[in-house]
Amino acid sequence: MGEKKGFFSRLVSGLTKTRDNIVSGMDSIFHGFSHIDDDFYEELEETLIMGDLGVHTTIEIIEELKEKVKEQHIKEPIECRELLIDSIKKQMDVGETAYEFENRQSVVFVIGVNGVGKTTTIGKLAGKFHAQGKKVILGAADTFRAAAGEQLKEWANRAQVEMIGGQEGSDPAAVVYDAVAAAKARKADILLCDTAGRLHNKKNLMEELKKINRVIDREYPDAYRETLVVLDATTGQNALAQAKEFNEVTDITGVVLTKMDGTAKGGIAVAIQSELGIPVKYIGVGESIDDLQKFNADEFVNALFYTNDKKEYTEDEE
Ligand SMILES: Nc1nc2c(ncn2[C@@H]2O[C@H](COP(=O)(O)OP(=O)(O)OP(=O)(O)O)[C@@H](O)[C@H]2O)c(=O)[nH]1
Ligand SMILES: [Mg+2]
Repeated sequence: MGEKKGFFSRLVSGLTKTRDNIVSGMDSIFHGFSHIDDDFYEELEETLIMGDLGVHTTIEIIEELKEKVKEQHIKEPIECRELLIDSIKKQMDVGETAYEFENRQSVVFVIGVNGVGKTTTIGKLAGKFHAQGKKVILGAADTFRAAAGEQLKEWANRAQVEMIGGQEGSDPAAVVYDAVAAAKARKADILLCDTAGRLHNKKNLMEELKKINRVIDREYPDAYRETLVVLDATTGQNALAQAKEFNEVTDITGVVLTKMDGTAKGGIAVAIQSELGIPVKYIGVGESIDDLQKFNADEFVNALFYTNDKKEYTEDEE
């Protein structure tokens, strides 16, 4: 697997556009203002909102900055940089980021609207777990289109794992049933289930997920459950809205933010984490099998802000 390049350096190159969008704007404010005044705060606020950090999050960050500036009698705008970075990190902290499912016998559901990158993400996860020596099975519970199963099959081959599928139009819960049976028979570590992308009919989706959950409750009660919602980072605030909607339908345990390689909207990671309290667990940084990285809020913020001072971090290899 191509994990030779560290997480941090991958992140730095993947976040160029986000950095240009948020950080350059912020830095020109820090350098352009000679005093800390209302205009200064307003411009900062605007930059953060434009950078997709979300209104709620931005307001909290700015409030906290104002307090610190008062407390610490700060006069120079540039001194706010460090304080702001700390506030953003604090906003993103949702406690211990859970990757427990990776090390347990688990069933992972991957949900999300059309085209966000669900199937691709499953392929990447399968490749990663297989490379770690885990036994992985894919369940092609997206039976909506025949092509969906074929696409997942290609990923299964690439990742060298087994896939269980069904006929086009067949009941996704039946596919899950078969996939669970296979996972038990092969003593699999992780069963990754693809699903059809749709949210337009919330009630149907809810019913379908309930039915699938019942199958797992009955057939595989000891399995650890993980439900990952995949969001396309390029859609910015829409991604946040989708996360909210899916969260109403089911218990989401994590977010995968894809297409971080080509977007200026990576700031949405901050908004998701702080506004919904759902941890972003992985980010997709390209279309190939090794283009998936574990997400770490601290490293993410560092990668955004400290491009010229790498002493600040430790290269993190899994
Ligand atoms: N650049 C980039 N492209 C990605 C990433 N993840 C997925 N894609 C691309 O996004 C497109 C859609 O990916 P799929 O995995 O088919 O998305 P999906 O959610 O399964 O789509 P449906 O099954 O149609 O709902 C493909 O062209 C992928 O190659 C990523 O992290 N970066
Ligand atoms: Mg798909």
